[in-house]
Amino acid sequence: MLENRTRAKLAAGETVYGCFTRYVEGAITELIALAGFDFVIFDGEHGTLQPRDIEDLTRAAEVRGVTPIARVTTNQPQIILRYLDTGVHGVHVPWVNTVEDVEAAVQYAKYGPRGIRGLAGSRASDWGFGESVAEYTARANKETMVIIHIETAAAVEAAADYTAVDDVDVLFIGPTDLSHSLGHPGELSHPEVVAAMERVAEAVVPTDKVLGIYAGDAEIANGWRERGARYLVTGIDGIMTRGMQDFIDQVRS
Ligand code: 3PY
Ligand code: MG
Repeated sequence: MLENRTRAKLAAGETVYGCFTRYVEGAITELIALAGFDFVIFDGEHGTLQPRDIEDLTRAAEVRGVTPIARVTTNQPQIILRYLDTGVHGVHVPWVNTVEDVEAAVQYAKYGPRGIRGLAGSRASDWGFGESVAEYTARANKETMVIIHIETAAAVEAAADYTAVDDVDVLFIGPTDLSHSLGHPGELSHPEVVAAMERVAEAVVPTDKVLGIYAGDAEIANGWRERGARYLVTGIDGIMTRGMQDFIDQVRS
């Protein structure tokens, strides 16, 4: 497991930019890196990526110097363990709805004494080559980021409590699921959705947790950076579909 440069940038007060990909092709990971993103999120939730795929994609990320992160399917120890063993530098944990579940996610992602992550020789630990197991577990605990999604009405209510949980790096607004949870599916500009996101920002920005959010385009991302978010994420699908549509619209017009 290499140094987590995204974590280092956040610790230095910088803003970081990432991109979701759900595709098994390493070339897409390389493109995200070459474009200049700080991190790439391999999407195991909304996609077909398995830990086995993510292990290979992590190699591509390392070759190109972009921080590999995985979005896991669910907040369960056996699931989080399998994704982290690939060597990714952090996990996005979706659908976390109580402060107890936030604490549980941290414990699943961290080795003892902080957590209960299962320990074995894996790619994450260089299969035991190099440093001692004790050195590895301490380093992994330091470098592994925990990013908690806030994407339901219940999570918005609990957001202020989430900020008190140690070792959570980023509290991350998932606008699409949130809009759905609030009864306005896909209406990300609906006043109730905007008000809920604003409540999360008010709870998180003044604390030591980083506010993160998914932004469909650069204008939205820039707006959230002004509002204090420092972990800004977009997705390859939105960028690709818009680019394709623009092209075909222009050539056919
Ligand atoms: C959502 O918008 O629901 C997300 O999870 C974005 O990543
Ligand atoms: Mg979501």
